[in-house]
Amino acid sequence: MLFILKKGVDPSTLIEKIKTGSASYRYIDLDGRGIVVAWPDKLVESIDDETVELKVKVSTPYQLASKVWRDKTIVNIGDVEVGDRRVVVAAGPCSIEDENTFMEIANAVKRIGGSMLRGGVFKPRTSPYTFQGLGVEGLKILKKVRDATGLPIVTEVLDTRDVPLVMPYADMLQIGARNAQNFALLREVGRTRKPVLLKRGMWMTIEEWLLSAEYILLEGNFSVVLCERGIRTFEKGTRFTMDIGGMVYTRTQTHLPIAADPSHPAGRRDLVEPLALAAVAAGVDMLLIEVHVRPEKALSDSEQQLSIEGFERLMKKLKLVAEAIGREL
Ligand SMILES: [Mn+2]
Repeated sequence: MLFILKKGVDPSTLIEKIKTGSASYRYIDLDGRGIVVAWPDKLVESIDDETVELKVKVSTPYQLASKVWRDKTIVNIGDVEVGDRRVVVAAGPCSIEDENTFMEIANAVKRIGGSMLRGGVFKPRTSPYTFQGLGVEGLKILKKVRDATGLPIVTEVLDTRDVPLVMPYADMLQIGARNAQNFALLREVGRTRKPVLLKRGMWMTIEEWLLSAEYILLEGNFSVVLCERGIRTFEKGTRFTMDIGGMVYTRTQTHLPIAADPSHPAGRRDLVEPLALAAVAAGVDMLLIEVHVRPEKALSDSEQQLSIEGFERLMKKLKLVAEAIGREL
């Protein structure tokens, strides 16, 4: 149950009533407006207070993520707004390999019109014997390249212990597919006020994905972008199945912006462009694209990273699709 308070009121009388009824609650300050989420419903549904402007019984297990009480959230990452009319493109290599290569890629992304950079320094690899990322050394490269290009950077954080380490270097924290139900990590990034990109685990239903987002929101961090990156199905032709229908459905369930990563489900360079176009046509607010100056030499995901030329061609087509559905790139 959600209690949306009147602006500027003291929540203590409402909270006292909730506590008296032995219910659990969380108080969240959302841009100066108090929200109290309280559960279970049966203990709180009869509670009322003059400080409450709106009381909402949400029928889904996720409460704060639900569209029932809030139509739209815009996530600000520096000057970049995700969830508004403009479709945001974040591009860059799978992993940051060295400063010169990342700088070269970043300059190309900027010239072509990307508005954010992506790049991994802590890499969640299927095999422990493959490249694991540069770690702390990579964070310093992130900062140099961000300062040089002015583009905000999204990078993955793998472990709760790394959150304070990554905070000063990243503009947006990515929770990767494999950590999408790492509840300790979700809570940890929820305690920061840094924008979070939450990927969908390849095994997760949309309800489970939104419940993962709920862990972040419940800590008071409302800057969450959901990112579809492909789920596991019986199909082996593509690396994962990009769930277009799922993205469209998710939009009807939540106020949070939605992103798509067409690179990982494609698993093959030639499939990235059509999947990216389809995602924008389906209404996503943000794209994450893997781009490399020498994709064939990349230390991870070499098969699916676009060349600079490929990225440039894609951006031209994306612009047309965005305009066709009343948005811009
Ligand atoms: Mn990758």
